[in-house]
Amino acid sequence: MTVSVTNKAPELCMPKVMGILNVTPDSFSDGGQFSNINNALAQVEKMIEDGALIIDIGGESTRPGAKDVSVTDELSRVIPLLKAIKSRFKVDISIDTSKAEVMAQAIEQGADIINDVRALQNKNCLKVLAQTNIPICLMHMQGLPRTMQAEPKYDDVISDIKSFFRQRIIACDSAGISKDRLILDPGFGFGKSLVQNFQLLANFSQFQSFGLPLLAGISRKSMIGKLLNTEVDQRLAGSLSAAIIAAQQGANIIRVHDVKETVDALRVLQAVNSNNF
Ligand code: 7PM
Repeated sequence: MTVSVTNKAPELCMPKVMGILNVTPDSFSDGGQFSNINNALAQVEKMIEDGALIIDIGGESTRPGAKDVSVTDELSRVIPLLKAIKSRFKVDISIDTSKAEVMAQAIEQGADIINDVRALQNKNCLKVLAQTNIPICLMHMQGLPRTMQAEPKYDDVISDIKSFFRQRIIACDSAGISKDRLILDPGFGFGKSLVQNFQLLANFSQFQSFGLPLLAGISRKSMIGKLLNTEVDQRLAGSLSAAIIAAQQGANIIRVHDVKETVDALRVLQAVNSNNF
């Protein structure tokens, strides 16, 4: 798996679409693990057909207000699924986790990217990843999922997030994780007000200053729902618009639920930017 920054102008390369694999406890509460895995595999197959180049597997733990999940529960949710996908499909798998033990086992089972909403700040994460060579997405979050939306505060949301990235890049480097393995993500919806989320989107291109690949995850988030006053199943048009705005400002990976629609939208942008249709 490589996510590299080319010398092409960023808006000239088509971003990769990362499809979110839905593994909520609901999909685990009926029918036992076999049907759950089959259900997940069907979702993965569809996302690959629709043009996803990366599949992001994550549990429930990062939702605003969510309770912590135990290591055992997270491992039993993620590892069998990762094995099943890896044995059937040739697609890059990203594991959305903040736990060193889950990272280690996932990498052993062939995970291609670690996606950590806590940017490797939890115990042993830096150490585990220093012993490997796979790409890592460092996401910015203010506070913790349970309380992060209560009262997010910044001096300047862009500069504060940039200084967080600078610190985490240094922490990674000191631990033996080189900068060229890192992907940066400002973390839409993670400890940000509606206004701050839209400031981030409007200024997304500023994160290009690190010279690292950028990831944007806005799909169906409450910043779309609050703006449009729509429930989660009515946020597609808003999510596509946000994806295009991020892509036009240099996002290299777009993390989404609706893969086909996002790929179509990105192809329209790509046709215009590359003058090739
Ligand atoms: C409820 C609210 C459920 C929010 C799930 C979520 C990101 C991520 C998530 C992101 C990266 C979601 C989020 N969001 N990882 N994991 N970037 N790197 O919308 O924006 O799926 S969880």
